[in-house]
Amino acid sequence: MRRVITYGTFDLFHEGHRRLLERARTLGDYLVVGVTSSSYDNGRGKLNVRESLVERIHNVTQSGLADEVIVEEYEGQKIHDIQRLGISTFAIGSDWVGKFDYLGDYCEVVYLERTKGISSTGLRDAAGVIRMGVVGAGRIARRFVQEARFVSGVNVEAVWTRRPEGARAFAEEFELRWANDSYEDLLAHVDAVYIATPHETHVEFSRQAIEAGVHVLCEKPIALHRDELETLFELADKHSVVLLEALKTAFSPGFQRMVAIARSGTIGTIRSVDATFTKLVTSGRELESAEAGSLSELASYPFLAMVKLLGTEPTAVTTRAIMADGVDMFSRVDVDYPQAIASATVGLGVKSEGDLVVSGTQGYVYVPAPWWLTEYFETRFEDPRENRKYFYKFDGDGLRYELAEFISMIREGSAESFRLRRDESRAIASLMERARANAEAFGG
Ligand code: C2G
Repeated sequence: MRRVITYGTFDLFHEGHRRLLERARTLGDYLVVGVTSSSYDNGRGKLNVRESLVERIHNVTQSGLADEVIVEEYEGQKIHDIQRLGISTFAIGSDWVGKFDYLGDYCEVVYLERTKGISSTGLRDAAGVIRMGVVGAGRIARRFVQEARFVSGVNVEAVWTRRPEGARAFAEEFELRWANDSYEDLLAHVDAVYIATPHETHVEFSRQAIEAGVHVLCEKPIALHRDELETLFELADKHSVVLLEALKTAFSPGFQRMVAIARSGTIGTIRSVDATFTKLVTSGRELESAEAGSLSELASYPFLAMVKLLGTEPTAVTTRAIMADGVDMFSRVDVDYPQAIASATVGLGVKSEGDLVVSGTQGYVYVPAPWWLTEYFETRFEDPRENRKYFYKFDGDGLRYELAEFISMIREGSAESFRLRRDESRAIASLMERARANAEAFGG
């Protein structure tokens, strides 16, 4: 007898899952389905799983396609199961191509093409899978699609970018259902979009999506001017859609905890926040697009830290910047608050230590580079015996956290996330606007 095994979370059991099991079954005479336990899913960074293990097992059983259901509880279990159960074929969806080749030492490994396009009645169906489209097909868009498979309840189905051949290649590589000919066409096929295009296009793409009743997760900065962001928020309310700025650090568990600890009095009263973010680039969008520069590209992160730690109402902003061909290559922004001072150092043409220091009247928080991924930080005091180290798990490159938040906002119908409130996004946009105006004045 040929035994086949497959594994999955099988949350909100849908057409894609059913077809996968059907085809896996035809590879042998007996199908074993491993359903992931919640602790295993936590361990591998799968977010937003909505159904309990019992419900998910029930749905797999109800499909009538499994001869046996087991629970997947730990990393490395697959090798064990395959040997223990005398499995001849391991089958899994093609979103995992290559990832399970190591099982080839124990049995045959088959990747089955995943089902494109999940039938869903969309948002009106609370249990449905949210269909998402990607705008832009660059580096960040690629990472987004890869990360999206770790968020339950969302399926990336479509892509549109100015270059049709770029969209087609992207859709093929990631097995998306649509490579749309126009942005309007993309908007007609999805419930939500992720906008990952050059900064100067964000406002317009967001506006069009909102007006089409499509939820928007837009790369930071959504807007380089506070008023533009405000207008978009108002429009989102009018059309009852979610508009969220994809500022990944805000949604990462470690950063949230660092902010909570710093604000809870552990280091006394916060007197300064100093954050640095540099990236060495010599060509490309960061330097060449219409709104290029170290500020528009990188300052959102330090501004987020300031706003989270010191509030949304700074009293003054002063920028000094080294400009090249009208583009700020290296900038230092000093931000004053009534009882604190902060600085952001960002650079595209200079490399520096990317750390964050939050100084208080009793001690300080130190987050080493890369602080914006916040996997680790320390609270440090005059007496080093009081120092403490904090460690956090940070899976992938962080995009899954913002996506998970976005999806739960859509589900819950909430316009705002406490992880990045609207007034915080507005304050960041305002800092961006002032800092950039300042840099130009300084750089001449
Ligand atoms: N699937 C599919 N088509 C879809 C969606 C999912 O064929 N549109 C497949 C996946 O490729 C996978 C199975 O359905 O083979 C279960 O998918 P998930 O529940 O998302 O589970 P996953 O996170 O892929 O877990 O150990 C667990 C495994 O690594 C797979």
